[in-house]
Amino acid sequence: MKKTFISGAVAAVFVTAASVVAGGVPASANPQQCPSGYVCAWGDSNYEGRYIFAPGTDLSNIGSFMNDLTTSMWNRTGSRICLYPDANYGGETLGIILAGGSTPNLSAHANDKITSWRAC
Ligand SMILES: [Ca+2]
Repeated sequence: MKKTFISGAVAAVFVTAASVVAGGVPASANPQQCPSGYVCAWGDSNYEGRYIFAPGTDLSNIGSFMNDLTTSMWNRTGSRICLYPDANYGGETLGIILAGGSTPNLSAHANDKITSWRAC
């Protein structure tokens, strides 16, 4: 019984890693799963709902799976990042998340508008 549970946990981590390439899966992720060196974004407040985990500080396009849906974020990189409403860091900066910073609920100004981010 216990061994089955552990196998399931490993499989879940694998799906998370693959989701960065494939554009995500419609499942919830415990924020503790956000790896060091990644920026993690969730569709709902308090790190719930759909999510993507993106390696590094820059993501030029969050993709259709998460576009304009992000509500909570955790920046586990060593740089602060700026959030943008358009692909390729276009549009007015919506907000900044400090290195190692997180927010369980983005401001109304940034909520459900993020399409890209990068170190700034
Ligand atoms: Ca949302």
